[in-house]
Amino acid sequence: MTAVQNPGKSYYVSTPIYYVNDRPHLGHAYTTVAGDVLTRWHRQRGEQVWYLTGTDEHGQKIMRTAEANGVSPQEWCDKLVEEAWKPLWEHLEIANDDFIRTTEDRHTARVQEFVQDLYDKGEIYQGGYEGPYCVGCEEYKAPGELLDGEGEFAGSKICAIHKKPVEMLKEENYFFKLSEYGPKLLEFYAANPGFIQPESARNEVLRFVEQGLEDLSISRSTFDWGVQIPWDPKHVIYVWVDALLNYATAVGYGSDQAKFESTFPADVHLVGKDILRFHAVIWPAMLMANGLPLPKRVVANGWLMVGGEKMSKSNLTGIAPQDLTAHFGVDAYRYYFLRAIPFGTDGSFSWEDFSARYTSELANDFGNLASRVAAMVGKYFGGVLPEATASGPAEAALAEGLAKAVAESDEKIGERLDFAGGIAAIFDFVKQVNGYLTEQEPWKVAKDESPEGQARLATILYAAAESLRGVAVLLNAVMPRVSGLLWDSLGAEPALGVLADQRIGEAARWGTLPAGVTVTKGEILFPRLEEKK
Ligand code: ME8
Repeated sequence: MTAVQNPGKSYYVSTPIYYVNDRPHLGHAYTTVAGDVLTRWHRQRGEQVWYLTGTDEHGQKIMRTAEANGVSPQEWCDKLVEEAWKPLWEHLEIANDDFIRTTEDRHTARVQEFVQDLYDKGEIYQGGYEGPYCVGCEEYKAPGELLDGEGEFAGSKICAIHKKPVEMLKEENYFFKLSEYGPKLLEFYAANPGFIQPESARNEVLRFVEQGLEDLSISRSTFDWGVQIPWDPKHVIYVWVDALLNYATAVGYGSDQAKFESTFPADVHLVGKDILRFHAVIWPAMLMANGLPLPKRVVANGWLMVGGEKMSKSNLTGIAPQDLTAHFGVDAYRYYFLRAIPFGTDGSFSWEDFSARYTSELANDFGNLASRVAAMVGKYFGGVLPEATASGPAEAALAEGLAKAVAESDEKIGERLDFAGGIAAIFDFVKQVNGYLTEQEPWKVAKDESPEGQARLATILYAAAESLRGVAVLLNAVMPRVSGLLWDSLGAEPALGVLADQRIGEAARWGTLPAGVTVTKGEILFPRLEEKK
């Protein structure tokens, strides 16, 4: 089913393209930061990576928001993208290679071609549909999926995700023969057990497809904010069909064959579990229908929750990502959500938990270690990293600890997208280095002025600095600015080059940081938190 992987192919990571009916919130940032960490990690493996994000700009939801704000949908999207979405990704140091907007010509023209091809192949037919539609989800719902409204919505059927009444729609549509793809999809899932992750998400999709699929309405005719159906311009293409195709159009589908072949399909589509079916059922079926290769993996993150409900634009903590970065800094922000919530499960945010982790893990365990080591190299060796001439079992244990941290974090972050587990492995090593200093007591060894005593002191400080070199390499994907500060404080760049070019596979090579580099105390990595306003 899938094409043979082109050996020059990039590792291709995508986020969902987000609706621009409002500003980004913590939930959007969660998925985008996760994708960024995965991207940076694979770049540090020495792979060519392509990281794509963007915005989903068509459909009724955006159209109504624009109307309510008295501007055209295009004006609304332009404003939100430029004033809210792109600046947040820049602020969070997201290293995406491209940003696709579904209103761009490079996208819309190709979407029309794709749909025309399906039509020409007999995969699309005309029909009619009547049923409940959730504008929040931009999706027709099966009656069984709806809940009974309460309070202000008593007597109405409401969407289980958005908790708002659905609308009854009746229109003439075009349909994609999705129902024919059920058996092929099941065969594909069986042959590719890692396609949908985590396991709970895979099971949910399997159960859904096993029940039998219905054909998919792929056009709307009661409004016009969308891409026109080429053979029948009274219809616009259903916003989800339009949106999913971004993963192809952004990497040259129909316009740049070389780029397309060296990038497509995605290695990882990161999605929230709310949109899993679109990515794990409809998207592969659309690709099968047009003879294109299928993605390698669809990985669903859990939900950030507020008061037991999924955090959404209408149900927010009232806290914007920038409120948290102003207090904790961008690096700690990137760290916190991935460390605190096992990827794939739901989790809640709390100031208290964030503050506690900031202080104990980042400021005390990690930041203090870095500043203590730099201070001691300054005090005892005038800031010049000494040579390790008296290494013994304690240093061998540290080298082994680093090798373990590298292997575990690479497997967990790079392969399994277990960010919490991978970060924990790196921080176990940080703890080990702290324990090593507590045991070795370099401040006491310093008092022994014999050549042996001084050789031990030099060895201990070298080992601690060399350990921090490894930590900087491993944490760079998660906390690029702070890791860069550490790299500078170790004086590593003149000898070893820029941090982002350090390879994960070589991070455990003990003795990489050369003696003689200039170690300086530099900026405090994690300053004490100000009192919260
Ligand atoms: O669904 N917790 O866009 P969207 C975790 N345009 N992640 C969350 C979250 C939460 N509380 N809230 C949002 C759309 N997300 C479509 C996608 S793709 C071809 C089209 C994240 O603006 C999560 O990744 O509603 C979720 O899937 C995505 O934002 C939905 O963003």
